[in-house]
Amino acid sequence: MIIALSGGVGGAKLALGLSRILKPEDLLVVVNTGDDFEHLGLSISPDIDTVAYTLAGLANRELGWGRHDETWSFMETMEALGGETWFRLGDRDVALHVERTRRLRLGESLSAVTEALCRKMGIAQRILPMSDDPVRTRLLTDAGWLDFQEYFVHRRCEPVVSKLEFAGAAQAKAHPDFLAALADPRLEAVVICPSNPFISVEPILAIPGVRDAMIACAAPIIAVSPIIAGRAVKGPTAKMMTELGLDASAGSVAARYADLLDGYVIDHADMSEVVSIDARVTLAQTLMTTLEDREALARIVLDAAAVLRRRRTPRGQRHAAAR
Ligand code: FO1
Repeated sequence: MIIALSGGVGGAKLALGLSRILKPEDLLVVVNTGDDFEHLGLSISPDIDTVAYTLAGLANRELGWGRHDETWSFMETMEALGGETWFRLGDRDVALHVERTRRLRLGESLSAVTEALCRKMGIAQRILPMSDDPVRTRLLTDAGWLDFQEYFVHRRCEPVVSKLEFAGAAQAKAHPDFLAALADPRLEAVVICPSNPFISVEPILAIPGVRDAMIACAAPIIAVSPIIAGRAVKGPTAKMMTELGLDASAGSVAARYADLLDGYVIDHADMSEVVSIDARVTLAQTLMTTLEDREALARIVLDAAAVLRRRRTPRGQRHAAAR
């Protein structure tokens, strides 16, 4: 069994690759919910939907979010009525948000609603929110504190970021099935997908008990760098790293994950970084353009995890040995 920690477009791409080479019951995708927000009276969970649409074969490959079979009458009418249209909601996509909002208002948990909707979309894998409690990523910028989607979509990631907070994380409970999977003896690897570490992965790690459960996990933890040759494949990762005073490099992301990593997959372009990375490094083509790329990278990640399992030194001891 494999756990994949995912957020954003990069996460969904690798989750798809993993879904193509693993039996459905052997892949658990744990998703960031820090991007979630209430908009137009709807509860919207973009990272859940990006992974769900991707695994359902419904995703808009060009945009990286929403559906490929979309029409936009709802947005056109909102425009005509003077409503908010900066966050683009396609007609079919709206149905998902309306149905999720209805069920949440009835008191169903986010994970129960997600499970039901994924079944209706024919998704065989389990997509699990990191928590059923609200966690909201907010960013302190030169335009003040901004909610995530205000920063990411409305202001197109232009504000300069100096700090992030994950409102609610300290009070949130990690989903029990996530913690149970981390402790499951059948677990073979935890894959940190090539998502933005700050906005997609750290909200998950910020939930009390998650980091400790990962450190205690018997299976290797292996991340894929979201940075190739100093640039993010998509989104504000490199810009954010620079603004936060970090080197926008594959090595710098590995350092961010610090004591969590047993393995790290970087692109051939970043070979020079190998010496600075305190984990077992695998070089690969990490840019995923085609479906074959997604599957190939997934296979490389799982093979690297298999090697790490054979050479198992518990994370803490490895660091101690290395010092
Ligand atoms: N991202 C955009 O850049 N512009 C949009 O208009 C937009 C709409 C949207 C609607 C539904 C949804 O699930 C995601 C959407 N996203 C949009 C992506 C969203 O901002 C995600 O948070 C990012 O993909 C980062 O994870």
